[in-house]
Amino acid sequence: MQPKKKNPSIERSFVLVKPDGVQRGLIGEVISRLESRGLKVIGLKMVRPSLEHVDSHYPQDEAWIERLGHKGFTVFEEYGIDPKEYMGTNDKKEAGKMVRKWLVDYLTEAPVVAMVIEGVHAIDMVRKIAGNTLPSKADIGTIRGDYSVDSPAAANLEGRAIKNIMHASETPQEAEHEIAHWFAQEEIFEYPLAHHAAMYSKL
Ligand code: DAT
Ligand code: MG
Repeated sequence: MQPKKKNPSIERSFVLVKPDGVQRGLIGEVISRLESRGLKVIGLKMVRPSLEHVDSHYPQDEAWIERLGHKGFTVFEEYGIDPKEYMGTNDKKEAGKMVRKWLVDYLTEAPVVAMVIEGVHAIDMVRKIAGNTLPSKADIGTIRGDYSVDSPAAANLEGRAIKNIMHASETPQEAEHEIAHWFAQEEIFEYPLAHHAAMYSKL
């Protein structure tokens, strides 16, 4: 008999309830929204990460850092705010570096809840449930859209990262790195979910 093929639609994603989510009592809400979509929690723990741990959680490459700066600048432009006056720079890379530092500080402020989530197209599905990075742009019905309203225009003047309740992997490469970074092999569990048979298996 041929060995059973791995279903390519079944992915694993890494999710973090960030300090603001934990402090606002939204751990259950985040888990519940993932579970009610049919996604499976296969790893779960509360951690108080070190600066070094969070620093190596986020990408270090220049393109990613520049994108962080760019996300803020798009909002500044939309609302007629001059980034130079506001953040002291017009340079996306320089702004991105500042944001990355604020982000690392923010994630070490309080405990976070780390999860491994498995399911059909889990990486895209979790991000859809989370909503836009910038809460002021996130659609109603998403976690960020329903529970937050932060914006770079509010955050960057105060020298802080945007508080957007949760992190979710963006790509399979990010998911692989993040799961290995936060979870040991024996902290991840395989088990069947009863309702998957009715949701998307051949009965
Ligand atoms: P996401 O969390 O949606 O994957 P990201 O990876 O681009 O977004 O950025 C990581 C986090 O950094 C994001 O959740 C919120 C914060 N952030 C992004 N751009 C920011 C900015 N211009 N100012 C402050 N915080 C920002
Ligand atoms: Mg990201």
